[in-house]
Amino acid sequence: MAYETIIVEIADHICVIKLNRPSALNALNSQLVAELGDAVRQAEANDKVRCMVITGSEKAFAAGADITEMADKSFVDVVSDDLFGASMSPLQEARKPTIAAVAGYALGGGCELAMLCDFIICADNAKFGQPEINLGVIAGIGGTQRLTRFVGKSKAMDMHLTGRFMDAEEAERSGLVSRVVPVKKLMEVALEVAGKIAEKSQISIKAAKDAVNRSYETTLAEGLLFERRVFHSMFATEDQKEGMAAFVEKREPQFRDK
Ligand code: CO8
Repeated sequence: MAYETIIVEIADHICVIKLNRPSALNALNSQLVAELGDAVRQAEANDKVRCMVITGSEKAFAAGADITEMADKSFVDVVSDDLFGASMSPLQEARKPTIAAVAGYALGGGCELAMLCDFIICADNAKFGQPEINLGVIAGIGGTQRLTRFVGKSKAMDMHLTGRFMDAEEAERSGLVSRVVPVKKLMEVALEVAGKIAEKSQISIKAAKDAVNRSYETTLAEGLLFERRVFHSMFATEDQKEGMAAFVEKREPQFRDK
């Protein structure tokens, strides 16, 4: 598939997917969402890729779903197409780690796209928001559910009901992002973090991702049991032997994803 709204680059086991509709601040239209889904699917299937970074421009990660594309749709149109229903599922279902590197606006569907990634690193100029309320609608790609889990009910309600933006400092303080970096350093840091993840055993990376994600879906007791059993299962891997032997022998581990 030739892409027109995203740019995909793979180097050093990292797949960078850059949203590229600068004239619309990377607004998510159906073409972009389809291309993004395809790129994530391709990266999942590519043995060379061990981590994905999704990013935008310095001005905008993504300013939301494309309003001009949605404006004239009827209820029957959106419900029949199940608008944005399945389109984000490749990212939601990705087993490889995904990092959102966010600079500038991450609004509406843009904020939701960032939250669909495993974690968010943002630039000091980032602005997050769920301003759909100003358009007479509400979030529709998980914003009411995921933002609430990230920042708690009070702040999520504030964001969704007022449509206000949250700056980078507040986003870090509230637990929405894992770190804030100067905008000019965003990609350098994101690639460094992705590189560190790519060096690990991808078996334990997937296990850790599964276990953290399970915490959203289950009770504490079930989650703790799930985690413990997954931990136990790691002892069936060569990478557990290598990782622990390397520690004892005071050397770097050579993981083989086995
Ligand atoms: N859709 C389409 N075009 C957009 C969008 C958007 N979301 N955001 C910006 N643009 C376009 C502008 O129309 C403008 O185009 P043009 O130059 O042709 O007029 C261009 O990008 C630049 O934008 P501005 O001139 O407005 O730039 P400013 O720097 O003045 O303002 C803002 C930047 C504050 C980001 C402003 O553009 C803005 O408020 N954008 C809209 C933000 C928004 O409301 N986002 C939520 C959209 S709705 C949504 O995401 C719902 C998701 C869930 C759908 C699920 C369905 C199930």
